[in-house]
Parts: sequence; C-alpha cells; structure tokens
Amino acid sequence: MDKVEALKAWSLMREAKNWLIATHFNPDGDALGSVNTFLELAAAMNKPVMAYCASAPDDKFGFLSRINQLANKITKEQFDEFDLIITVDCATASRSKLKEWLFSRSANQIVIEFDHHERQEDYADISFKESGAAATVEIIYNFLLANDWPINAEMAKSILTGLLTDTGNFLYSNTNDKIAKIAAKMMLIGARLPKIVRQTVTNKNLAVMHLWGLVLSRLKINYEYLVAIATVKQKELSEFGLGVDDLTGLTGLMSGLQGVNGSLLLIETENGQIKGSLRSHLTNIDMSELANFLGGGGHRQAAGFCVNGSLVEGGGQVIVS
Ligand SMILES: [Mn+2]
Repeated sequence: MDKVEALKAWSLMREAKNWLIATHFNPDGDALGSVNTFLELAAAMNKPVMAYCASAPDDKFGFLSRINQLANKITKEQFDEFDLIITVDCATASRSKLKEWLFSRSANQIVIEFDHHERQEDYADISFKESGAAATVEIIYNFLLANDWPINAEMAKSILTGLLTDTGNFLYSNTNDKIAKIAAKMMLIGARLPKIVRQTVTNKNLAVMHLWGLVLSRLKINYEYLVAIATVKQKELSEFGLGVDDLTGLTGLMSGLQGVNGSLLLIETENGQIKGSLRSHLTNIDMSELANFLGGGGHRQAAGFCVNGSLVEGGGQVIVS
C-alpha cells in the first residue's frame, strides 16, 4: 500500500462532511465485510454515513454489526448530498449500479476506491486497487494499519468474513502467509473463525444439501480441457425453492475433483440468462480470460459471466441456446 496515498485518502475522509459507502449488487462476504468495516469506522469517527448496495444481502450475513443499515435504494438527490464516496469490491463502476452518477459527479464529490480485481476502468480520485490481494478487506486492513487506526472486534469480524469467503475458507490458491497473519490478528482481537465459517459458508439447509447432491450426481468431465462441468436448470431451483445464491461454493467444491484443471457451473436464472461460474486451483490457469471473453470478469482462479439463453442437454453435451 502506498503510504502517501493512504494518508491523503485518510485526511480527505476526515475532512468530508459525510460518506456514502457503495458496493456491488449481489454482495458477497467480502463486499459486506468491507462495507461493515467502513460503517464501524464512520461510527467511531462520528461521521454521517449511508451504505448502499443495489440488492439486499443474504440473511446469513446478519451477524455483521451494522449491515442492517444497508439501503438498496438511493435517489439522485441523496447521492448529490455526499461529498465523499467510498466504493468497495467493485471491479467496475457499473457493478455498484451508480455508474452514471459516479461519472457525472460534481467537482466537490471525491471518490475513493478499494478493490482487488484487475484494473478495468478508472473512475475514482484515489484508487487502492490491488489485484494481488486475496480480498478487498485485506486492502482495507492495510489502509487502517497505515493510518494507525485501532481495529475493534466488529471490524475484525468483518475483515475475517471477507478473507474467509473470498478464499473459500482458506482453501483457494489465493490463500497465503499474508492473509493467514491478518486472520490470526483478527482472531486475537475477537473474531471467531469457526463461528464465521458456520454462519456463512457451511450453513446450508436440507433443500440446499439435496440440490447440491442432485447437481453433483450429474457432474461430468470435459476431457478436451479437463474441466468438471455441471448444470442447474431454473425449473430445479424453483422446485427446491432456492435461488442462485444457494449455489455459492459449489463450483469450488467441484474444482476439487481429481484430475481436472478447474470447474464450470452453469445456472439458468429467472430472467432467461445463464450464469457461469469458473474455478481453478491451478495458478497457471487464468479463468478470467474465458470469463472476460464471454462478457464477464473476475480473478484468475475464480471468475464468472452471464449470457442470454437456456440450457439444452443432448448427446452428452450441454448446449447454450
Ligand atoms: Mn472480493
């Protein structure tokens, strides 16, 4: 982390009248952990704040201390009132669903960005964009450290949540000594690792277990590329009373199949689209290249895309039509 930039951003945050914190739609543990850390910081600094995410977070993240403050609606009038905007975990401005307003913001509105995706566009005044970081919370942790801010137990919980969810409980290849050290520090401050794992990743109900079982029973290997492939039809999701979010983590599990380079899970969504999720545990494989080619994005080891169509199975092949 660039110490000079960190100090500059900090003083802008201190001087600002109020903060808007924004993250991406369909927020994951890293997005929400990042938002919650800044909500805790705002409370500690007595800074008026609003947190915005275009979609409501999953109930399982309700244990994050201030996540119930998250609004999923914001008007242009409200947006215009903020003189400091902090975006977290958004690969692009459009991920926040505030793209137009961010690009046409007034001169006195400062944007500070914290993100660990590959750089795709520049929209912030100050960017802490480090694609080498395992999670956005790792960058935020280093930012707080650079400014000597004491991390409280709720921040520690939030940071550990982001680290755990973005590394698949320290199983993905982005797990390294740096984040293990941060995780240990967060545990010393009061974050409980087994509790967070239970509340997020392994907290599955019977319907989810049954659907995962069904999907895994159909797992196939594409021998040309050595990729484990599975599909989920919209009809099945509605029969089980589940949503796309209930499949979080399944692609990671699939990539653990012996002899494959990675995995692809194709899910039909309600709005006539197919969501593809790609994982690999091999560092020499870049899944984000394929995802980018299909209009999506992500990281080398975990990427995704969305295309229009539905799934048709025939002759042992999956066809997107
Ligand atoms: Mn993330």
